[in-house]
Amino acid sequence: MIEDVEVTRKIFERYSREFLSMIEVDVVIAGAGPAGLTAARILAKAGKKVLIIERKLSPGGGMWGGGMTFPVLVVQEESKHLLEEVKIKLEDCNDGYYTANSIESVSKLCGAAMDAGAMMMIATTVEDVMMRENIVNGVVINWSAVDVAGLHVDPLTLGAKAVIDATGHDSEICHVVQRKTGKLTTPSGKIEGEKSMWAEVGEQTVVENTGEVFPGVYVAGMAANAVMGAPRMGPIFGGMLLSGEKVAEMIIQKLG
Ligand code: 48F
Repeated sequence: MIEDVEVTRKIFERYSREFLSMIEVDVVIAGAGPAGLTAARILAKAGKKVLIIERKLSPGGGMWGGGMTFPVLVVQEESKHLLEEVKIKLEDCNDGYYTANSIESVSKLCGAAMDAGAMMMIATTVEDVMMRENIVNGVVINWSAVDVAGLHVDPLTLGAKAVIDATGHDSEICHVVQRKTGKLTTPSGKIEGEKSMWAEVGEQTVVENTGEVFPGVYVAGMAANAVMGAPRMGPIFGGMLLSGEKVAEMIIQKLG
């Protein structure tokens, strides 16, 4: 029979080993929504050391709930390969669009990212970035519970060659960078702010808006439209996946 304290020892021994290997990575991805999970899978598959940091207990972001908790989402033809690569079952609507189960989609995007070698911290919030000579080269993290409880506890810092803001509508990493530096590579130099629902435009611009917005900081997924002043969209997710793919390819090219 296993002793209770042995369970504690096994958990702490393994996670302390894993935590040590998370201290310096190639890419930190803030946010485990569809964009972050897709980027993580592609980067890890390309041999990059990837760490996803998710504020909540479970990954998935806005994808879990499909549309208004009906667990179904819509994707378009151009993004089909990103679902097929992780074996998500698609129903063909015969008009260039497909539907998928949102719970299956999150589970498989997450499983595939981890199978590819991406690491993940949960219940952890990225609250700031580390910066040297005007280049972001890491993130500052704390337990989400510390944040929720309003405790005054100093955070810890992790190093990364690139940081992806995949925090969705709130684009939290870009807000931090704007607050600390006053400049982003957006048309106004500041966060432009998300526009109202317009799926057709939003799905296209979310891919166009994906990219580096400050040296070392990339924006992907809904955060890209929020930062660049483009519309939101409803439970159509192809653009999020394509944005994750684009940011991964950009970083692979940059890091070599
Ligand atoms: O919101 P989210 O799913 O981002 P996404 O990948 O996809 C957007 C869609 O879900 C949906 C949409 C589709 O039409 O518009 O909204 O761009 O996932 C963002 C994740 O980031 C986490 C948050 O809990 C969520 O799981 N997050 C937010 N801020 C932080 C964070 C932070 N500071 N540190 C860590 N995680």
